[in-house]
Order: sequence, then structure tokens, then C-alpha cells
Amino acid sequence: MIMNHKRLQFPLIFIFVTMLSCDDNGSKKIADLQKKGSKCEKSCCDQSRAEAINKTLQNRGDSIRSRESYSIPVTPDSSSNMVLIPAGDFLMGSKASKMALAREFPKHQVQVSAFYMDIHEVTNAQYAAFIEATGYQTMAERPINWTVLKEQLPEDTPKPTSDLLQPGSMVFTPNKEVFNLIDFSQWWRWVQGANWKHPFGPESSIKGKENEPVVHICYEDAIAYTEWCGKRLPTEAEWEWAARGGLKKKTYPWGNEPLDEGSQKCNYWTGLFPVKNTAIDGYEGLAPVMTYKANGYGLYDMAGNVWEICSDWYDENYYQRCLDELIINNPSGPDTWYYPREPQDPKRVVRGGSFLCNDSYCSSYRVSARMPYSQDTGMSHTGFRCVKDLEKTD
Ligand SMILES: [Ca+2]
Ligand SMILES: [Ca+2]
Repeated sequence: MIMNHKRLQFPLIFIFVTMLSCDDNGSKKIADLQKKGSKCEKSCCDQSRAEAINKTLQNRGDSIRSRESYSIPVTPDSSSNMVLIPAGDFLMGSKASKMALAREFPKHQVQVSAFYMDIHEVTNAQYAAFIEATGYQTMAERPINWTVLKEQLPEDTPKPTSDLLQPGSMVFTPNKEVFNLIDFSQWWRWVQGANWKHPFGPESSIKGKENEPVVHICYEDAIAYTEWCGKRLPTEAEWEWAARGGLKKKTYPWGNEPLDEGSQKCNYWTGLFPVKNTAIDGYEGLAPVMTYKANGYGLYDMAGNVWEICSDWYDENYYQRCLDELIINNPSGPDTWYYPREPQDPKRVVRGGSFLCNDSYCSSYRVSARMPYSQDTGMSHTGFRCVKDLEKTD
């Protein structure tokens, strides 16, 4: 539930600009767009803080400090929560299909060495243990560094007033007044005071949500956690290989059965995105980890619940390079990011989709789905899990 927090509203010019940013017909009604299967490469799920702040320079926002004092019970991280993912080779990516996006092409051969992987997304309780042990402060809890932010904004953007540079994060906000599936500011809002411990804003808390995945985590926050517990983030190739769970040429971690057939398979958006959520999978928002059946490797929530940050930079053309240059053995991504839509905003890869994904939009719970993610932006549907190398023996 959205608590009593202050929101920064997006001006009309932002709606205008974003409507022009994709080829979809923004004037169609949501249901028509769902039938058509909207395929905007700039998906519903990637909304950088730089973009949000840039579009709210004309608005005023008060400095908000967290007032919630709830202290979460801590659960030390344990490698017993990991499983061995065997070495192997597979065809990474997707061929052209109804759901696949161009960034998943072309399929290319990949070999992956064996590694250990967390069986579930990192939880609030696990992240709390890290915070308690280290005193680490996440990106969403720090004032925004203007020197960094201005590099991500159009040249000559004036420095915002200090109230706009207060700590915050991107919060998914259900909205029944949605005019198209292109303007994501209709359901994403920059909320001051939102962070991992206050996921909807300063008045909200994670009390009773200890087993839900931690969110509002940016790349740097995830790296800090992995270094603390002696693990690392998975590469995109490792993540996809693990998500496939030993199956070959399948669409989902469980095979090819559609989500709306058989038993509930994962936490996704059931209903009409983003205006009606039927929650027939049991959850309108986040689900506790391990709620649904594991895949063949014993991994939970490789589809849905929260997007999972990978270590790779995002480059739309990387798969083609892998194919052309025979980059096969444990590919770890390009040297830097490449994303023409927001060239100045560093992007990492995220995988697996979230509780917001729906077949009508990005269908990102498919094992080959991938998305660019602004590496310094926290969001209410993005978390991570860790991997660990096997100990080397002489
Ligand atoms: Ca759901
Ligand atoms: Ca997930």
C-alpha cells in the first residue's frame, strides 16, 4: 500500500517525449494494446533516476527523512542457501518469436563453468544482517551527487535545487488512469525517502516482510553485499544457464507451459497491466522467496518476483559480437555499456522479470529475456542473488 509520502509529479512534456520514444500507437486503449502485444524496446521496467529528476526540475519537493524505527531481525547469510550449478553449454538468447525482443537475438553458443548460486533472491533479513554488520548506507539513502548526476543529463541542465537531490528511489505506483503503455511515468514515481527499509516511502516499513526479496538496491549496493559475504553477482550467461535448470530450448524455467495453464508458477502481473491486478498467483506485490516451485536446479523465482542484477554491462549488440567473434567461454559482457536511448546513463543487465511482468508487455519471465537497468537507480521491483566460484584444487 502506498503510504503518506510526497511524490514528484511528471510534467506533460515528459509524457509527450516518451510517447514519441517508441513506435507503438500511444493513443490506443490499454486493452487494445494488450491484444496487439505491445513491444516497446524501452520497457515498463527501466526508469532511471536521472530521467525522473530531469523531468521534475520544475517541481518542488520537501526533504523527507525516514521516521520508521523498526529494527528487522537479522539472519546471517549462509552458503547452505546455495546449490551447485553444473558446467555445460547451451544456446543463449532467443530466436525471433512472438514474445522475444531484438535484444535477445541472435542465439549463440555459450559454455559456462560450474558455480554455486543462491537458491533464492537475497531477502530483507539477509540484507539487514549485512547492514547491521557493516553500517553500509545504500545509494537510495544518500543525497544525490550532482557531479555524478549531471553527467547523465543533457548538457546545460541547470543544477536542481537541493530539495530535488534528497535521497529517494523509484516506486511502482498503481494507477487506474493510464492512457497508453509507453509513458511509464504513469506508474513509476520518484519518491523521496523510499529505500530498501521503506519500500513505499518514509512511512512504510518491511515489518513482516523479512522473507521478501530486498528491493531498491542498485548495482553498487549489490556489489557491497556480495563482497561482504564472499560471493559475487552472476554473469548474464551464468544466470540464463542456471535459469534453464537443465532443460533445453525451453521458454521458461519450468518448460513451455504458459503461465496461465496448470498450477501457479511464479509471481507476475495477472490481469490488465498496469491498471488491474487480479493477484490470482497469490500476490499483488512481492511474494516471499521460495513461494513457487523451484526449477530443475533447485532455484526459486528465476521467473518473476524481482528482477535480478547481473554483473555485465548492457549492450544491445553484444550477442551479435559473441556470435561474430566466437566469444563462447564464460562470456562476461562488454567492456562498457551501450544504450542509444540513454547514452549517458550507465546500464547493467537485469534478468528474470518481476511481479510487474505480463505477456502483454515484456513477458520477461522467459529465460532469454534481458533488460537494461540504470546501475545507480533503486526500484521497487529490482533485487539480486549471488553466486560463488568453486574452490580451486591443485
Ligand atoms: Ca502477482
Ligand atoms: Ca526473480
